Amino acid sequence: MTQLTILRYPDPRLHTVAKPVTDVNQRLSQLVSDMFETMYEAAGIGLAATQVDVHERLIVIDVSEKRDEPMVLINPELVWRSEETRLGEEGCLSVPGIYDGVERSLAVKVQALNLDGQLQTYEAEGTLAVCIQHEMDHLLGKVFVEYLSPLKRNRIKTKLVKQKKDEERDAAR
Ligand code: K2U
Ligand code: ZN
Repeated sequence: MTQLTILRYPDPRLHTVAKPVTDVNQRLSQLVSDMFETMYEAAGIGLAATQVDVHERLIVIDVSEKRDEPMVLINPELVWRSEETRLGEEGCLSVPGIYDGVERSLAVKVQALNLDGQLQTYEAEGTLAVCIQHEMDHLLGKVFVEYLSPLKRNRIKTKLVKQKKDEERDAAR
């Protein structure tokens, strides 16, 4: 298993629109394993392939308390979302240290292939519903800070660019 590098905002590759997975094979299975290892290590509850610079429609999720209920969503499609929404605080493994409110549908219904290539239907609410919407945004090249005001977004961009430069300077010493 391999820990993958998570792209960090404002890396432009995070704005790539992912293409459908065409072949559920061993390569994909290895990528899924590596994505789960990366997500668990980062204490995340979801991870989109976009975030590890693989631009295919693939998401891994585990919202369980015991971190033992992995979900793989291949070519996910949102087939229904509730009109009722909720403003919830979000973070993102690609935007470290930043948390802010995002309005999401309270419940969603998603169809996706699993690693056996079988079509699954998921009816989700609460944290799982939010996570699915957050990850599906990633597959569309959208990062949650894009829901915030331009002022907030620019401050976050400036902060993370400086943080990256400081880390690179410290590493070069
Ligand atoms: O896409 C990601 O970066 C994973 C997100 C998924 C998520 C975001 C908002 C609401 C629900 C799920 C992270 O797992 S959120 C938790 C987090 C954030 C930063 C660092 C560690 C964990
Ligand atoms: Zn994210």
